Amino acid sequence: MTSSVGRRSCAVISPSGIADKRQLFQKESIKTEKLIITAAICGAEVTKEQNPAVPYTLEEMVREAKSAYDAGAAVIHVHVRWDDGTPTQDRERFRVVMDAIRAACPGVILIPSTGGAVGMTPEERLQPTELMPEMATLDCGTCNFGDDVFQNDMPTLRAFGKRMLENHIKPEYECFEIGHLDTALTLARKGQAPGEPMQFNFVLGVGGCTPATVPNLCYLVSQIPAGSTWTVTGIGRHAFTMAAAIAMGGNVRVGFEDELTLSRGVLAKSNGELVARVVELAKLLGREIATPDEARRILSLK
Ligand code: KMH
Ligand code: ZN
Repeated sequence: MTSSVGRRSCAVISPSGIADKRQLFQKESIKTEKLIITAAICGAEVTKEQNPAVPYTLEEMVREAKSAYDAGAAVIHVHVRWDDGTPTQDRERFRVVMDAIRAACPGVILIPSTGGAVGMTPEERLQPTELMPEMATLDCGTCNFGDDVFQNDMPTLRAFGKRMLENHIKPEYECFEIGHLDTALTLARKGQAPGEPMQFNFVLGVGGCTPATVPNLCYLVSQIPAGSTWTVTGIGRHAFTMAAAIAMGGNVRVGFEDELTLSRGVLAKSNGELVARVVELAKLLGREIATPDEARRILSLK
């Protein structure tokens, strides 16, 4: 597969799960990768008042991670809370929670957050990278986040990229806005953050950011380097965009961080229920579900 970071040539949207330059609909070139499901089990913003199943404590985190894993999630995106629900980036809290999830979910891939919650300092946010996770999120720019502003200026991004290079952490490049993709590619091209093969998470539908529409998704996917992998997170009820991502060969993220209900007015009882719904959708669309080992290969993790 040809490298295009630096040359900025565009990938054709491919049903392979990995962007490449072959023509879409060329039957002989179709090789569908299995679907990687990520569960974002708690996030930093949602509360038990909104859904009593939102996990805060260690036991609740393990319960929710295991429900997602048992339902088919190969990856867990981890935020942590104190027992009263306050979001924290405390390194030791991450250590305890991630160790317990690994014990309950053998082989699972963990992607701790370096985004944390709005208002946290970059130093606070970077703490989980000291635990040498195989992956971590890298948020690619400042944006509105509901009524707040999620601050990610260039010096911050360079510091995060440097840390991930030093600690051999593969970033999941989180793009809330179309311009964030350009920033991620620039960081990689300049060697200021890990490069190919890159993994992108298009977080669409955050209030004030790029809406979760299929044309927006198609545009983003058309701009990523050959050999990249990508995931779509549809905040709220964006089943249409999720279905498009599955059909296009991308991967999906669901979970309480992004969605608290199964349908209008019906709270999900667990993250597992949200994952199970994606598994059903994937079955209808003909995609098999990746195990953690298969996901590790697809994501080029060692
Ligand atoms: N909680 C959001 C402000 C990430 O995990 O990297 C940021 C976030 C992104 O959730
Ligand atoms: Zn997150």
